[in-house]
Amino acid sequence: MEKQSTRLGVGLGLLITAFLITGLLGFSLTGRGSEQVLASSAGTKAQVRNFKLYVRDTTLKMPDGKQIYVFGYTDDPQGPAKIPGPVLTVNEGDTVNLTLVNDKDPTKTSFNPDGDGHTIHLHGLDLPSAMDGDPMTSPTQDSVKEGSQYTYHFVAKEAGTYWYHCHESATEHIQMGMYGAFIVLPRGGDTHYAYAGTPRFDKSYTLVLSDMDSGAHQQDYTNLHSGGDNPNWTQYRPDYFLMNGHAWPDIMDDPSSFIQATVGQHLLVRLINCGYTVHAIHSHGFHFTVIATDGRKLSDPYQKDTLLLAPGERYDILFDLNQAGRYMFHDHIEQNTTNNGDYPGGMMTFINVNNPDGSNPVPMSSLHMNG
Ligand SMILES: [Cu+2]
Repeated sequence: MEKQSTRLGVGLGLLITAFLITGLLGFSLTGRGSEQVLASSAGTKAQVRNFKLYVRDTTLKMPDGKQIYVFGYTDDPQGPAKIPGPVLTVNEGDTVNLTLVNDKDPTKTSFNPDGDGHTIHLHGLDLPSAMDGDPMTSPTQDSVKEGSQYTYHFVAKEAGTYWYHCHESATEHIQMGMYGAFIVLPRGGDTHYAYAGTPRFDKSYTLVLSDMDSGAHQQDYTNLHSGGDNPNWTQYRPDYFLMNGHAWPDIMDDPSSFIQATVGQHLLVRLINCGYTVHAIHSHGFHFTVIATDGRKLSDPYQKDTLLLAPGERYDILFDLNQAGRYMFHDHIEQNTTNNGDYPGGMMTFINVNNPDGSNPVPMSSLHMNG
């Protein structure tokens, strides 16, 4: 927390003054407890936002029947891992307490009796080491082991599109599914703007892109449950390509990934590459305007129809949906539009733009869903 460290640096007198002011503003520096409204110096309302994430495993079923063992975060301790983890959304200025509860570590097996433990690294938030979720640089030099929990405590200082992932055995744990979107809305919480001063939009979608090597996942499961070698991650060869954890055509059953809008609307899409390979996202029907990347708005937005995302990168793009119809929106690295080699599949969705009466010049029944 930058304010806190600044205060510590300016001496005891100022420290006491700061605590007095803090007290007058009505919140504690630890900020624990239920959600409460804080008065920020800008006079707008900021909140304390509390989240709890657990780690679970599950099996992802691909459209071709392939079953992929995964582990990842969930906000439901009774449920399986969510791939990706839940979208965490806060407002700029909010104080965030994000607690990782490691009550049941899927990596703790008779072949790995201590379990690996896990962390939450907030990619792009530029936090101090103690809150950065990297066991190599954290003051405790350890991850959150089974039977313990840790609260990542910070102020969401800048609006933008970010993501979180585990940094324990990162190559393995991210690939196995430990990632999710972290969205900071601009101050004031108007959900129709991505940043202060960028154009208004009517609808928004967050697409978490990832890729999986099903053979490595199987080897990881075998290693954990029967012993044997760890996967050699330099031999990484992805065969499934996902948007929000789904491959085509299952993407079409996920309302958070299958884009539906009305002609004349403006659409924001947040693209987050949580995978290990680059993705070249291409839209039919529209050029889009790139308004921001990596949580920072651009001073000179530019238009594209194909956008290359390196691993870890995010882009915020705006569509002016000026024609009705149905349009492909997909990775143009064409082998990534397959499920283990079979087209169509993989990282592909639709932008459906209906007429105001709900009709569409391309009836769903006319689509050739099998390519
Ligand atoms: Cu982990």
